[in-house]
Amino acid sequence: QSTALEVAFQTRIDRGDKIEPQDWMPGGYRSTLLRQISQHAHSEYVGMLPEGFWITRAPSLHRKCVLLAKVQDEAGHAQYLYSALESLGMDRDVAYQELLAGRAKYLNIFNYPALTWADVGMIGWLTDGAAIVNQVPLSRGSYGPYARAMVRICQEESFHHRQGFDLIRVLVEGTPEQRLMAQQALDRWWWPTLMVFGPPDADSPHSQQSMKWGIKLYSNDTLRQKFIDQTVPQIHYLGLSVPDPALHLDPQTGHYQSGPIDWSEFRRVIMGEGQCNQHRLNSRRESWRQGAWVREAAACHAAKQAVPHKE
Ligand code: FAQ
Repeated sequence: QSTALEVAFQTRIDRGDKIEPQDWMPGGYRSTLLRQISQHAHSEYVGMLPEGFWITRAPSLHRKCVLLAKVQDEAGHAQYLYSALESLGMDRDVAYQELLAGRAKYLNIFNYPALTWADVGMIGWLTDGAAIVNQVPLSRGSYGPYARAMVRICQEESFHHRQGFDLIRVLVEGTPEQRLMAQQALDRWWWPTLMVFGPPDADSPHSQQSMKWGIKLYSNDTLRQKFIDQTVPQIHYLGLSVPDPALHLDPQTGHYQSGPIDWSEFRRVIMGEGQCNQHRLNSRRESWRQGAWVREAAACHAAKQAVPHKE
């Protein structure tokens, strides 16, 4: 039985109002946001690692500048999202310690290695492409601080997406070896990218309630299909092939029909047993340790500023 407050809250959601931090909200709404936004923030933060490795290995000064800017953008996205968490009463240090302790989730995709320069392009083209499909609707979600963070984030993600496509385009127009490198990277990244959208709707415990609250606007399968429909023609345009022998355009629906996704791999990766899970967490723990002196200096500076200044 819903209380009067809950009914009034749902009416605001259905009317399209934005919910702001000072507004009353059901406990479940707050905890769902904390779960999703922290997972999102950690994804941006851990997401810097696969590409970060390539900053010192980029093939030209131009590519290096682009990659450096992209990786810095991801750090900024994590900061906006940790701020959105703080607006719900969760301290960013608390959220961060959950990540370092291995208790928090972040996207499956960041537990795969970027083996060649072409993988950097695939991350931009496919992973950022998937992120845009997922996040543009989130920018119309019901919680104000999260939705507003998404507007800026999506603008930056579209630059990331284009630079990834451009990097792959240059490779496929290059030597046979470069074209092969692009195809092999596509083979590695295609399936994990389809998993980014989350489990199938029938196995997604949170989707229904999250959609009722306007935290998610579309189901996992709907967004996955949108990504497939928009990306397959781009793959064909570049003369690459999708590593899915069952993929075909269904003339009845006008949608590309994909072959079966290996959900056991997805579960393994998100439970900590992907190729790079341990490595990713250890890298973040090491950064936290190395940043200790910065945190101490900032705290010391803040304490000095708090003492009234004598003329
Ligand atoms: N990976 O019931 P649902 C970027 C978990 S990064 C890992 O469907 P929900 C920057 C889920 O948490 C993009 N875990 O859950 C970049 C839940 O576990 P729990 C960042 C996953 O929340 C690009 C369980 O499975 N974007 O842009 C995944 O309704 C390139 C049941 O699932 C976001 O993070 C997964 N893929 O829907 C940086 C999107 N999927 O909590 C560098 C924000 C599901 O019960 C390079 N998040 N799980 O233990 C969302 O939109 C949603 O949370 C979903 C999942 C769609 C991911």
